[in-house]
Amino acid sequence: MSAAPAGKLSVLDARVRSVPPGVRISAAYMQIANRTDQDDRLTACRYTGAGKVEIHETLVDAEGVMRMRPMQDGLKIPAGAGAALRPGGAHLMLINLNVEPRAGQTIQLECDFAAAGTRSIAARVFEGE
Ligand SMILES: [Cu+2]
Repeated sequence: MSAAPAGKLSVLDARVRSVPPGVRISAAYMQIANRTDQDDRLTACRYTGAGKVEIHETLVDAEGVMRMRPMQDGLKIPAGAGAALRPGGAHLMLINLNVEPRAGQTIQLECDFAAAGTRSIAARVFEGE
């Protein structure tokens, strides 16, 4: 009996948008590459500097207005491919921030994947797009 090839799930280019003083919400983005032969799922993330972190998707409603809503089942990360968290698409919402992320800083997120387990992710804080 031979073991399945050991592929990897990796997180690249994790980044968080800086916010002005007093703003208590921000968004985080990243690329997730799934080089395993098993679909995975991002189910939850945490950040010690925020009250909670939600996984959001962006939709256009019947009036043509862009809206975000929590993805209750998390984000699928297909085997042999991956998924992108990006502006205008799926993203992480950092809610009830205790401190505003400032450009140049790096913050530590913790994310749970159904198959790959919990990962600690360093996200750089950026300004603008
Ligand atoms: Cu959002």
